[in-house]
Amino acid sequence: DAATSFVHADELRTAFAMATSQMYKNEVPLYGDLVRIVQDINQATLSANNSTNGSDPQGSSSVTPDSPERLNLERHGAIRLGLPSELRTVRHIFAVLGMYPVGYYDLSVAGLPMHATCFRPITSESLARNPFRIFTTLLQPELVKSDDGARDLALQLLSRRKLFTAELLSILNTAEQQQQGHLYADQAEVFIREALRTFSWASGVAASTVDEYARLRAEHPVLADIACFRTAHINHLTPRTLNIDAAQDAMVAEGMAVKERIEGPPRRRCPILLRQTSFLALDEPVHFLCDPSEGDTTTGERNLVQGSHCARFGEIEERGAAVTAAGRRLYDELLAKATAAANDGRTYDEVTADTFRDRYPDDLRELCRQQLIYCRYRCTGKQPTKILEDVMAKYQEAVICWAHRLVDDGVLVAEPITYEDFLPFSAAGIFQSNLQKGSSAASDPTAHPPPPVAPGGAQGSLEEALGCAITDPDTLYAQAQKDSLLASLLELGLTRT
Ligand code: OOG
Ligand code: NI
Repeated sequence: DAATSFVHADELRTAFAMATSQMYKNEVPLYGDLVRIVQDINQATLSANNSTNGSDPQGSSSVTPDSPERLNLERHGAIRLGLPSELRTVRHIFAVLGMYPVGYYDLSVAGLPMHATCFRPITSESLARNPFRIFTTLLQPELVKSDDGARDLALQLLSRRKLFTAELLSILNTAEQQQQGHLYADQAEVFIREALRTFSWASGVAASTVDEYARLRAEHPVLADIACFRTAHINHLTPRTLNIDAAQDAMVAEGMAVKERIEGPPRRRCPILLRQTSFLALDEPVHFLCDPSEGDTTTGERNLVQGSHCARFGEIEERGAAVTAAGRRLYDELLAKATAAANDGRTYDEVTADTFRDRYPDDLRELCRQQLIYCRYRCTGKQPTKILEDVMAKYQEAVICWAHRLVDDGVLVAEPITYEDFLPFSAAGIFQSNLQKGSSAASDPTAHPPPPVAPGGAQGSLEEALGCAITDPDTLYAQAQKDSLLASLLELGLTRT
């Protein structure tokens, strides 16, 4: 029975992401157009890749082609919150969806009185199923100038609003008491419905008067966007494109008012980080509250006044390789350099492209060799015997040392290899005893030392006589030891997961 079984957080996240996307399509139809454009371009890109057999032997395509299913689902969105208590509850909502806060973004560097984190899945498995992320910003009232009372007004408006329905809070409580915070199917349905209210546009009914809105907007537009509304409305949703340049052209061709330039690194053979663009925020009708002094005090109802608000938009993004700390330092350095040089008559894009061209390697092997990007390694099925042999030849002692740690841990056993050869003096003794059969003195070679002979050791002449080289027994034992180590190492780590 579906109602009595737990819903996996990954499944719930996908259902939530799809519901959110549907809601935003209804609220902002232009976002629906954006999704269609991106899906058409992704389809075309994937079939073009397939027909050229995808992988480039020179190693130029750096981003693993995600499964088309995941790609079609992939979205990020953004919300802006006013109070720490709101963020706390939002954290619980996203935990039920298998999304956890990752990364700190100080937005004051861009002149915004806010800081942010991103809620997203954190394991490779969950990311592979659906990487839905929500960029979540929290107002920092202490960064808002306070002389004109805008800050106090914002806090006063925020203290009045309730972002979460009682039903949602009750389900969150239930989830926390259930195994791993999971929900049953019937609870999951209510959870999604109620959580969507928190992030909806709520028909554009504001929580403030026009005057209050104007005062906050004059201080900072984002302050009005957060504090004058009753919901933490999603302000954009972003599908992922495999070709942002083509998608941007298609947006323009459809007549969308598009952001002037694509953010992030320049276009590259090996994409890194993230490139983003958007259609501009729409001016949307809003119903503001009437000033209480003008309202109908007999019924307690307040009339609404028509106004507008500009905040919601649609964004697209192309994702590339995650970079290491070194890769990020180089990116930040080149971006700062390009920004500083952008006034010399060339466009920002030209300067950025030039700045990156010679300085940021654009070859997969080089990016890996310089450890500028992170890679996920996996086996192809081919045995790395030759490479391991080389490594063992070069680092023999270290490998043996390591093997004995594995022995100490009981992972490997070490058995002595049987000596298959002979000892010269023993052999000589045996000779003696055989030559002087029956003599008791023959068992003691010191009693009758062998007669002195000229120093020998002419292996070469024996080999000459043999007509072939004589194998050194040592190489055979070393080989046997190495073979066994090789086989064990392959079995341990490289032939199994
Ligand atoms: C969040 C902006 C950040 C992105 O894609 O970088 C973001 C916001 O506007 O609230 O979503
Ligand atoms: Ni975004």
